Amino acid sequence: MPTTRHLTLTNWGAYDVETDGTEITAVHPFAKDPDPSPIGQSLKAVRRSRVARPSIRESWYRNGPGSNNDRRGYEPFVEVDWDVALDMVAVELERVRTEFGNQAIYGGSYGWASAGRFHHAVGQVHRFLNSIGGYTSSADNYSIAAGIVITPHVFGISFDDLVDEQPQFAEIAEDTELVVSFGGMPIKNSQVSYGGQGRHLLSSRLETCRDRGVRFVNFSPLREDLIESEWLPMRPNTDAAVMLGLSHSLLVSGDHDESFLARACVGWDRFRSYLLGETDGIPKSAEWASDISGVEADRIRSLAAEMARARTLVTVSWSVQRSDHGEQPYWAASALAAMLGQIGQPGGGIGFGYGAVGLVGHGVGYHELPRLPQGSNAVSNFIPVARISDLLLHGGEDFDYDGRRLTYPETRLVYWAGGNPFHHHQNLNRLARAWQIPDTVVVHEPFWNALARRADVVLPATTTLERNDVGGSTTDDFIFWMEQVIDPVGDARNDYDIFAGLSRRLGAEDRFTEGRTGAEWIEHLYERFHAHHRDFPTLDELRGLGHFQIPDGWIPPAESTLAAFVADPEGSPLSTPSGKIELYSEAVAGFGYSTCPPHPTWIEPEEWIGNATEYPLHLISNQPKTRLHSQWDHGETSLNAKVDGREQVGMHPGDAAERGLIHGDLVRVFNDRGATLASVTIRDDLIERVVQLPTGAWWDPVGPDGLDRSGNPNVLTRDVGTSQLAQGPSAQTCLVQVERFTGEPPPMEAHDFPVLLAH
Ligand SMILES: Nc1nc2c(c(=O)[nH]1)N[C@H]1C(S)=C(S)[C@@H](COP(=O)(O)OP(=O)(O)OC[C@H]3O[C@@H](n4cnc5c(=O)[nH]c(N)nc54)[C@H](O)[C@@H]3O)O[C@H]1N2
Ligand SMILES: Nc1nc2c(c(=O)[nH]1)N[C@H]1C(S)=C(S)[C@@H](COP(=O)(O)OP(=O)(O)OC[C@H]3O[C@@H](n4cnc5c(=O)[nH]c(N)nc54)[C@H](O)[C@@H]3O)O[C@H]1N2
Ligand SMILES: [Mo]
Repeated sequence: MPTTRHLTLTNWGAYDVETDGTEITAVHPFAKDPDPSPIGQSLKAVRRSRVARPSIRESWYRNGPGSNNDRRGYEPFVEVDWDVALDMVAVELERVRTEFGNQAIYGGSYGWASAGRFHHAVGQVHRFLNSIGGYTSSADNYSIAAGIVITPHVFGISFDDLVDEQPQFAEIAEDTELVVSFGGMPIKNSQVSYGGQGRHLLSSRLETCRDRGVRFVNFSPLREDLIESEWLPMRPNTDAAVMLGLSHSLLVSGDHDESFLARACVGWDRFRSYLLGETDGIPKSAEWASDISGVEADRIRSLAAEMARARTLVTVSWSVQRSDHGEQPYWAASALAAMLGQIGQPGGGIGFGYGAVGLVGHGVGYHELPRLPQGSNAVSNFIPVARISDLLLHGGEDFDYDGRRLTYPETRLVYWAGGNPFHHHQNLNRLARAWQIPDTVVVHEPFWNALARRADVVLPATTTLERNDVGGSTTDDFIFWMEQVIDPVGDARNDYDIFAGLSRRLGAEDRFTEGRTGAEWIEHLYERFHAHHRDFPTLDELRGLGHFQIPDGWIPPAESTLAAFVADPEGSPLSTPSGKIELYSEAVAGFGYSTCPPHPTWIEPEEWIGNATEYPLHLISNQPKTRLHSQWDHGETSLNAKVDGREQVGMHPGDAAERGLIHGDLVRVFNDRGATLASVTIRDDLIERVVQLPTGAWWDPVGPDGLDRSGNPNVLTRDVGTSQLAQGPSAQTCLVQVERFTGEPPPMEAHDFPVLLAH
């Protein structure tokens, strides 16, 4: 069979995809990518586990919205024609918006979706819902919610801008002598970037830094979080304590930069009192930090001295703030960097999330790319994104968020496309209970994953491989023509075409489509972009080239607000209330939150090794090496890393021996919130009393509240906001127990089809 090759872009890189017209026969890495991600091989599973036709949950189909909501996830679906499905969804949207108002529609629809500037499912949902009168939306993200909310209080700069202007890798190689990292710079995570990336460069960049003599220190429960570094094994969720211990050591040895603190900061006196224990009787000494974190006190002290004598960059991973009181380590790291007095100096100061995604520290400044306008939302209600279960369960109740008192509206309809809450949310059994509240759940999905199974109406969406688009990230130096590889699988339609059909039925077609087909939109958006960016190829040229690499120097690097401020604090003040870096925030103090004090503070997490009893092990549920979240869990790269279809849970040899476990044993990982099955893998590169289970296995419970068969850590994690300030997710604060699973394991169904009925 003759085959053809087509260049496409995914959130984990570009590939030349080979097809015989039906199957994907081979996936070739993009020629310019020196370190391509193996995740691309999973694209070969494009025809597996697909939603082939519009599918409606049987009770909802026969008896209408709100029927037997407790059976969501466990009921057959009736397959119908597109017209039937779109008519029913349109009637239901009309009922909800006229009877209850548009705020009764939750359309936050958080998720990574797929690469592609136009066919971005989440952007499409928002535009559509805006065209019919708006929806309750979501703020922030699961990645760095606490960071997003706390850093403007400290630096007066948005988190995105801060990441943009922090030292880039070229600068680190040139100017930094010592990198002190909390949570590492995991190579596995740099495979991915929102919107895709042309090249994977983190490994080579770290190599360059090392060749130049940059020294790396890694405070983390897991050695592999930062390769070839000095590993200082640390109990999870104790970062703030170690940072305070380092700060205290600087203070008592007189190694802190008093003049920087006086010139550039407010609140030093109060923070200093706290460090010395004048306010609570507890000096935050190296010994104190050592007792909490398990890191040697002498090493904390000696490292503080080394940091003061070198050009030092303090880095904090995003994971560190995905924990109870996750605002605190970000603030404590900022205070530590302020005490070193190197903020705004080349290669010094503080940086967040190197390696979290491949483009952090990439050196290409933010630039525009074609983008679908979203319109404006007539509904002002929103939730901090990770409060989804609370929204559904507590409609009508008030909650705190960043100094505001907000109300959860009553939700009647949930609309989701491009994300998977039954992957991303914490305490999935709680989410499943909350999920019974709305009358209707509409989902667009290519695959029969845990979300699709829990919808009332599942509308089959195409994947990237089934459509043309323009692709690229706003901080990458590539732009791609993403060429359609195969015809849509089954009856799948592009999200855009689904919404066009709905908007027609709801009298909003002009507003949503503006008279354009999807292909015409891609042309239109590109032309609009090109009108202001004449140096880029035209769309026709891009189609011919496949990709375009933006030459060095085209995009000016981000200007450093912090450098300008440090050079002249009075002339270039920050946008904080004081105009300076706030080590104590009057604004936060004014909120009066018991869970977020007004200066960096160590607060014992709700669950951690230091208070563990019944559940003695700290669960790290980090990002998976072999997929993007739950995407392509059914593809070969993901499947190859499983044992009998289940995830592997990493365990310290001592903890395994205590339980009589050996490599490959099937275990039950559990706590009061849930239980899951996984296969043990013994690792000597993680600290004792920590277990590690990556996210993303398709949730596969044996009935409501039942044992999950696939190894999904979110049946175990806590669904509690980081604090009243950010209300971010706190997945990394979680204790569990592990025991051998005896008996016959229940057969897995994660990647199977639900029962499908003809109508
Ligand atoms: N325990 C724990 N939980 C976590 C985290 C953690 O560290 N620990 N991390 C959190 C973080 S940082 C994040 S960002 C979230 C990620 O959570 P999500 O972004 O929600 O996860 P994905 O699996 O990427 O979900 C994307 C969904 O969109 C679908 N999709 C892809 N392309 C298209 C398309 O074109 N159209 C439509 N209609 N659908 C499409 C995919 O099939 C998939 O179901 O998870 C969070 N959850
Ligand atoms: N392959 C792949 N890459 C991805 C993703 C994916 O799904 N797959 N997801 C992407 C997304 S959406 C995001 S937001 C980023 C997230 O980037 P991160 O948040 O950095 O990623 P994680 O893998 O959750 O965590 C990194 C490491 O932090 C360590 N850690 C956990 N808790 C603590 C703690 O309390 N203290 C310290 N010091 N260390 C701790 C863990 O050992 C873990 O391996 O990754 C992105 N990259
Ligand atoms: Mo994320």
